Amino acid sequence: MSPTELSADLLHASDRTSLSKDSFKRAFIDNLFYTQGKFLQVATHKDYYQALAYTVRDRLLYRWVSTATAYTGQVSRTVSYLSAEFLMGPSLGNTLINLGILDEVRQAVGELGLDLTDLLDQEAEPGLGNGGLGRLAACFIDSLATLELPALGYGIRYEHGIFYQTIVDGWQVENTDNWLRYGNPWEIRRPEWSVEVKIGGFTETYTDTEDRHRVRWVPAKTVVGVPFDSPIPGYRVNTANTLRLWSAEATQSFDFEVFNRGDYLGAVNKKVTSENLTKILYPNDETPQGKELRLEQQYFFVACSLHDMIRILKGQGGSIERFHEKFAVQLNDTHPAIGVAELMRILVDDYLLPWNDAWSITTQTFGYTNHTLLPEALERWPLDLFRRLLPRHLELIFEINERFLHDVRVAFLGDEARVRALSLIDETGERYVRMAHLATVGSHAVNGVATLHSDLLKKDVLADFYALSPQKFHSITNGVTPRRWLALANPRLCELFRETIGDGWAKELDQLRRLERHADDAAFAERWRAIKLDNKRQLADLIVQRTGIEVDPESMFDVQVKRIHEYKRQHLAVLQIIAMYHRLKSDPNAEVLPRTFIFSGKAAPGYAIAKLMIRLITAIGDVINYDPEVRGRLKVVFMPNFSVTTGQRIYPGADLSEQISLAGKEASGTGNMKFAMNGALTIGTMDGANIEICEEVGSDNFFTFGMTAAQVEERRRAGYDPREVIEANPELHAVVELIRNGLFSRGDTELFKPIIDGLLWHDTYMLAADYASYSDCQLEVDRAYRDTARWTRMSILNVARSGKFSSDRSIQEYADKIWKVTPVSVPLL
Ligand code: GLG
Repeated sequence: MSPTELSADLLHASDRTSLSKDSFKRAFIDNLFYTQGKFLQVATHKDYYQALAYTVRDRLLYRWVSTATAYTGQVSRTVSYLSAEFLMGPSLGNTLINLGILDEVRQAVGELGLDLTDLLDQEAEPGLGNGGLGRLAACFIDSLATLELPALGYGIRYEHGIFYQTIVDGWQVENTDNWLRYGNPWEIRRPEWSVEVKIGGFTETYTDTEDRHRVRWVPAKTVVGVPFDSPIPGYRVNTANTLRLWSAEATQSFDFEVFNRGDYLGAVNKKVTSENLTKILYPNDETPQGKELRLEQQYFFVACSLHDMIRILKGQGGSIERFHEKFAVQLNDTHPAIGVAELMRILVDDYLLPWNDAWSITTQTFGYTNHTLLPEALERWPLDLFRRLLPRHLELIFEINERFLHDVRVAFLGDEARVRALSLIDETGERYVRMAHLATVGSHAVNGVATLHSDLLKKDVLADFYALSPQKFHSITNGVTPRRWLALANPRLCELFRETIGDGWAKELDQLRRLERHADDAAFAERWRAIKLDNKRQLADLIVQRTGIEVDPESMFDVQVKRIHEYKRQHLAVLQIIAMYHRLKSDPNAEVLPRTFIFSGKAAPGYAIAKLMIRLITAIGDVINYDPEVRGRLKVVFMPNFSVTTGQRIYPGADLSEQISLAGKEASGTGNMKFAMNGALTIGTMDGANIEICEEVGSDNFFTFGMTAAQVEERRRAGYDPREVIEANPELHAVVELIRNGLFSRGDTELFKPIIDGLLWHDTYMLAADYASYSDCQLEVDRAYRDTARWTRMSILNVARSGKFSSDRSIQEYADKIWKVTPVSVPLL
């Protein structure tokens, strides 16, 4: 018997994967005692949660160890998904779903007098991401495991995730997130795999033993990266992959030399500075700040991850020349793009490989996913800052650039404008490193996240790269995991699925098509409506609990939840709400369908206009919700602290999904997909993945409005004057005047002036141009909603046709087109 077999054998069978209720209860009570030091009678809800989490984790460990063992023994290619953000959401519920033990565990804890839902609510959410990009990474690693693909997620273990948002006097207030306060039962610290990372300093040349000129990097400091591993179980498979997040620690707890000189604080200081590196997630979505610490964070986790991969490769007896055969490394946006230069440094400086060999390995290793077209979101680093932190990498980037630009000159003879446009260095003013260019040049594959977005990348942001190497470019439309966003979030609807079409949909979402047959079945439709109403009741409870606002579950729930950003145009929805209110006030008999408008989302702390947009939403709520004349007809709610957890409660209760970005601005969107699969109908522009959702569900079952991306361009070229448009539209004009004159600010005409002036003078996101079309479309929505049978049918068809938007489909495409990886099935030890 081998040592692994022996230790596996020593475990009691029920401790591995299977679950007898009694042994589970015993294990739970044991954990409560041994990890929390409490008896059942005196423990708090937090203790119960912790004990339960450990008990469930223990069941998972066996799969995890079996998976690691299976991977060690084979050579097939492994995906490394590099992402500065993983917005995982709580683990317990998802683990129960994926292991297929939710009902059993609910029963077991029930028999101990506990309520599983209560315990699930105790888990602090790891908010290690800003929004769509970070949540996409989380959906992707769920799908990787479910498809039994060997994969590692690599990221940063921020001590403080995205801030906790409260609303005080209508304004967003940011509070520090402290997700680790009660400990994290889902992670295991692995100090034995720590990595030392060098930072700063200078480079020098030397002559090696074979008389060749070499470069050596003499760093100013080193930081230790310690990995924390969490298991990522696939859905009903043995595979449990690993999410490995790096935490920064000081090389020594403190500097003894300084300490001995009597400077205790100075000595500790060095330790504190090193550990600051992974203290906090930058809270900006789509607008990175060129902060030194951020570049340090990026380099830190990328360097740790590449060194970890080399350790794994070596452990399997592989040679460095085969690195790209062992690993497919995906760059989730440009945040990990420094990996291109780091791998080159390792290959050229540490392993002394010839440049061309190193470059070939590097480009075969990396793939790059772009997530945005917004110019302000493209990362660039001032050369000075870059040199200060990563002097050797900058030299390597210069060299990569020189060779690359040579190829460009050969490809486009005499076209120096093209050379400047493609250069990795922006020389138009202050000099910058363009990270998207580094990522594109250093990768064999570049992809956008929806068809329109990929087309615009080729036409616009990366057009010159496309002209140079069109074969590099791909499009892979985003997806979301149906395990979290349906099975966990919407149990009632899933019960109906189970009775009607079985359970297969959770793994093959296309099976939802079988619901189509029931779209005209009145009894089925009745149940469908009852489920939605139940979900809305629950959401209404949450709303009153979080905001004190009572809403009517019978009214239409019209929902816009996402980051607050001008391009997403929450303020377009606001204009339209005010118009409805105005209509009702002018004519109390006006046909306005009772609606509850629900907004939720965070604004970047430094993004003043976005914060003012929140203030505007709460302000119109303060007027409309308390106006007796419109009682029972309109309500406006701002739910604080949008997160994965709140999302899980909101999507299932939505009737209408607002996806109203200016066409050409939202790369894909993923909330749009979560709404559709939960039976909300979309009112949306032809932007991002909205286009594909509309294609799938059929334009009869989707409310489209606004200019297309092409029309937006045309309109801009023709010269766009928002004031002309506003003046020509009496409804819109009246709305603007109401805000301007202080109806929503107790007469204060200054408060919302920045929004109004923006609208009148620039209207960068063309709200005015799309207003009339939006407003008409909302009337169409009203009409459809009044016809209950029609609406229900549309809702059923939306769900039935949402199969494409499973992240399993996205990951299968990455596996086939970009990574060239195949599944490895994991036998349990
Ligand atoms: C981006 C985009 C979204 C996209 C998401 C995931 O803005 O449109 O759905 O990534 O690809 N920065 C983001 O959140």
